[in-house]
Amino acid sequence: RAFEEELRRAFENGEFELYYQPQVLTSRGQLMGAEALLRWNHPQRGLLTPVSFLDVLSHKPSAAEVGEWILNTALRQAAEWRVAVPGFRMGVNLFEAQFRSGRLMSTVRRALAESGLPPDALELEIVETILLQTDPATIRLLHDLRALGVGLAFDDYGTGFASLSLLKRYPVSRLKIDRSFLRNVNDAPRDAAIVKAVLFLGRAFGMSVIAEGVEDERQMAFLRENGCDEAQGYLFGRPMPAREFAARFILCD
Ligand code: G
Ligand code: G
Ligand code: NA
Ligand code: MN
Repeated sequence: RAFEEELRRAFENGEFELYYQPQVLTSRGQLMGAEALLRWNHPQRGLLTPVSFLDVLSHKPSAAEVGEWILNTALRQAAEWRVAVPGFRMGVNLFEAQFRSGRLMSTVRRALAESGLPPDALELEIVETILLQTDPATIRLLHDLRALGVGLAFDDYGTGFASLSLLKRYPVSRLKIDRSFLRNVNDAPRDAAIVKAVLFLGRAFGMSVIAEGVEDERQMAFLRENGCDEAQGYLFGRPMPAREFAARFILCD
C-alpha cells in the first residue's frame, strides 16, 4: 500500500530513468540496437533496479501508465540514435498489466507515429508468464502487433514451462537465450547442448536468436561457432544511462 503510493509519487517526480544495454552482432561486434531497462533514482536508497519493485508495479493499473512512458521514452531515444546508426532497433520490456489494459496496440501505434520510426525499429520483449495466458484477446493482440511489423522477442527463453508448444502458437520473431545457460556454456556440456538446441529451434522456425549475459570472449567464440546472430552482456556494456550509451556507442557529430 504505502510502497504503491511511493512508486506513484516517484513516477510523477520523474525519478524513473531508462538505462540502455547494447546488443551486438556476434560476427563483427557491430552495434545493432539496445534493450531499455528501467531504473529508479531513489532519493534515499540510490539507484534501484526493477527486481526490488517490479512485483509491486507489475500487477497495478499504474504499470500500464509506466509502461507507456517507457515505450515513448525508449522510442524517442531510438529515433535520435537511428540517425547515426542506420537500422538501430530498441528492445522494450512489457508488463503483464499492459496486455490487460486494452490500449497496448494504440499505445504502440502512437509511440511509433510520434517517434517517426518504422515498426521494425521496435522489439517488444515478452516473458513466458505473458505468453502462457492463452486467452483469445492476448493471442489476438500478439498477432496484431506482429502484423504491424513490430518485433516480438521471447525473453528469458528456456527457463519456464511449455516453451516448445508456445512457439507453435505465437508469432515470435526472436528468442532471447536466458543468461543462466550462458554462464557455464564453455564448461558444462548440458548448458552447451541447451544453447545449441535453442539455436536449432530458432533456425527451424525462422526466428533470430540473441544470447543474454555474455561476459567473456570464450562465450562469444562459442556463439560464433554455433551461429548465434547477436549477443548482449557485460562484455559489451552494462545497462547505462543514455548519455553514456551515446558517448560509447553512437558516433555523434
Ligand atoms: O535491468 P535488470 O537486470 O536489473 O532487470 C531486472 C528485471 O527487471 C529483468 O527481469 C527485466 O526484464 C525487468 N525489467 C527491467 N526493465 C524493465 C522495464 O522497463 N519493463 C519491464 N516490464 N520489466 C523490466
Ligand atoms: O530478465 P531480463 O533478461 O530482461 O534481465 C536483464 C537483467 O540482466 C538486467 O538486470 C541486467 O542488468 C542483467 N544483465 C545484463 N547483462 C548481464 C551479464 O552479462 N551478466 C549478468 N550477470 N547479468 C546481466
Ligand atoms: Na528483457
Ligand atoms: Mn531477459
